[in-house]
Amino acid sequence: MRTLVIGDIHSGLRALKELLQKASVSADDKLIFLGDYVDGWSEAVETVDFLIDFNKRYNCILLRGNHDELCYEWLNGGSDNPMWRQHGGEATVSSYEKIDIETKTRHLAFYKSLENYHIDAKNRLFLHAGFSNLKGVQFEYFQKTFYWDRTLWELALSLNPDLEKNDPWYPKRLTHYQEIYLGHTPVTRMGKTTPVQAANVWNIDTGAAFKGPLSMIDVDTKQVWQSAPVHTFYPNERGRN
Ligand SMILES: [Mn+2]
Repeated sequence: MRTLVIGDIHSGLRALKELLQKASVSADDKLIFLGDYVDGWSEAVETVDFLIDFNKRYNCILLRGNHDELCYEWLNGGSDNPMWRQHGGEATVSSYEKIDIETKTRHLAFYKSLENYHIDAKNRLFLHAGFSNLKGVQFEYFQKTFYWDRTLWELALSLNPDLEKNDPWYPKRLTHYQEIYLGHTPVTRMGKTTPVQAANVWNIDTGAAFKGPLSMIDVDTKQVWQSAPVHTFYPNERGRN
C-alpha cells in the first residue's frame, strides 16, 4: 500500500484529475490531502463534489486548510470577509452562485468533517500548516494553528544543519515525529516548483493557486508526481495572481 500526499488544490480540479491519473492511483493506496481545496480557480464546487465522491471509493484522509474554514464560515452564513474574497474567495463565491440547498448541506458537512491533523503508524505527521506547542500536536491550545501557522516551516528552513538532535538548542517541535508533511506556504515563493524538504519537514504546496503545478509525493519512496502548471488548465482565469 502506497501512502500518497497531495498538496494544496485551490479549486484546480482538472490538475487533480491529471495527477491521480499520472500516479495510477488505485483503491490500494492511502491518499492524504493536505487541505485548501478551494479559493483560487473557478471549480470550487466541482472540486469539493469530486472529493466527496472520491472519498467514498478510495482510502482518504482529508485535512483542513485555512481556506476551507474560511469558505465554511461564509457558506454557513458568516459575515462578509473582504480579506478572504481578495485571497481567492471571490472565485469560490462565484462557483457557489448556482448551487441548490442540497449541495450546500452536503458541502457544509464536508468542510465540518475535515481533520486538523493525521499521524500514521510510522509516526509521520500530516497537517495543513503547522503547530506551536513544543510537546506536540495533542497539546496544541489554539486549533487554528494547525491550518494557519507558518513558523514550523520557517523553523525547519532556518535550522542550523550542524545541530545534533540531542543538543539542548535543537527545536523540540522537530523531535516528536519521524517526518512532517505540510502545505500552506507555496515553495514557489522560494523559486521552487517541486516539494521541498527542510530537516524532517516536507512542504508539498507547489503553488497550484499561482503559477505552479499540483504535486503528490509517495512518503516511503519520495517519488513525486506533478500536474502541468495549474493555470494552463484555466487559461482565461487569473487565479490568485
Ligand atoms: Mn493555506
